Amino acid sequence: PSGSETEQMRTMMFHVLSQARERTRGLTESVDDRDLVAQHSPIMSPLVWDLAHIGNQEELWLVRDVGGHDAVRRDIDDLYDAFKHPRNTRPALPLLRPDEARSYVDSVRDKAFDVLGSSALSGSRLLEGGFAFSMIAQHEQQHDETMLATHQLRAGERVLADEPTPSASATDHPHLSAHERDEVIVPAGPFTMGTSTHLWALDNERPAHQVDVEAFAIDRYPVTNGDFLEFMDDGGYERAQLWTSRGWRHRSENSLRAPKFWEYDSGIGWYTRIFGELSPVEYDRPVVHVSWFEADAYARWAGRRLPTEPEWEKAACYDPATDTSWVYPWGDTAPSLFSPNSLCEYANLGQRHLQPAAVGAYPRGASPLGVHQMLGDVWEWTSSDFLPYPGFAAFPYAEYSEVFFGGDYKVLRGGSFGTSPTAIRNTFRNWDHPIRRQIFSGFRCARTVHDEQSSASVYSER
Ligand code: AVJ
Ligand code: FE
Repeated sequence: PSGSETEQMRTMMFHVLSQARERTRGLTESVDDRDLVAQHSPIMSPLVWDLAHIGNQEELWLVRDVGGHDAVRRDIDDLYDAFKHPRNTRPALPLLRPDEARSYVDSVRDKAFDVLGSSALSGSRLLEGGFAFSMIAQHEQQHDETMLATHQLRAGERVLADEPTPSASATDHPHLSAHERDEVIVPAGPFTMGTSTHLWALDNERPAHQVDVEAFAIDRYPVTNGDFLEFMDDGGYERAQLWTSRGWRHRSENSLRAPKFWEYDSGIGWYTRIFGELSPVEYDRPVVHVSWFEADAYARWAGRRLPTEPEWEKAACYDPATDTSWVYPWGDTAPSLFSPNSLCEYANLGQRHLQPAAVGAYPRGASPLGVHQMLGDVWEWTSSDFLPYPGFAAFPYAEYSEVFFGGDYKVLRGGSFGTSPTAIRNTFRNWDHPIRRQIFSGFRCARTVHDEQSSASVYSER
């Protein structure tokens, strides 16, 4: 790269690292020190662990590896190694105190910026295109979303700010019952899945490969609270035949009867707690905080199924007019390059809102095939296990993806209202245990269609 290209890359990396840090500060300075060191749920770390872990990863990769500098704190590597200490044991560790964690991440950041200022951002795979810096910015944003989930689990008043979500006009989304779904038919044929060229793509998104997909139909919008209530009212949680055997056992042992955070009151009906604020369940918003088992049972009740990972990605990225795969549903332009005000018309990302927006609220973010809200709002469960693509190579470390392949994980796609636009794209793969629902997880349904149903009408629907 030329000198000015390198300078531009440095400016970009400085910007995304600073943006991530601003968010981390908001999540760790809005509660007091007691809240920071407390464990709000046995499946989450204390917030102060996430904070110092963010700094420790940055120290390992940017200060020591890329910069070749001495350790800032070599003695704490073990404490912040996610593989050495399960989340429920972290509060008992001799962790850095909140003030120590803050000054630790600050001194690491100062050093990382020195490294950025003198790095050629080329010459090795780790440095090419600034990869190491974008990886660390994405890592921080991923932990910010995890901390956001911890905030949702925490008791007490709302401490995080948000803005009202945009609403959908009635013409964008006419109300339909769960049984007359608005769906998009995706014609059979191959598409390019994953990427070999996106500079920020993490190892599990690589390499690009052709996948031939049978014709299928996919919901134009995520499943809403209103849809999910129809399932509940129809005995969805009480009918074993709608669930996998493991799902039914999990539902029974944990007395599941509604999405996480929902409560019933005979006077007001179903309501939910959203970051400390009570709110009636709103019918036209995507359902959130459901496990894979609940999503799977709903789909079976609706006479449908969850989409596979290739189906989800094809519906998000495939442009039949050019036979290409786009980086985002709306095209190849990175949302971080839009001004914040124009990005918010494409997708509900970046913790601007603290909940999913109504379905139909982002017509400009629709994919070429006409599928809405594929990025943002809620992570979407797929039917697929987390497995490597053909030709996968772990990079730069096996503990990001490789050690999870073949485990008890289902893939989620598309990001949520709490996902940074810098840490999401059509190819991005997330994964979690099928019982998990503290994450911002929802879903949409799909079904296989036979060739005579997959007419050309789909192209005119956008
Ligand atoms: C990709 C979201 C599953 O948070 O467990 C953070 C990301 N990896 N630190 C997680 C991650 C290492 C990961 N997920
Ligand atoms: Fe991490």
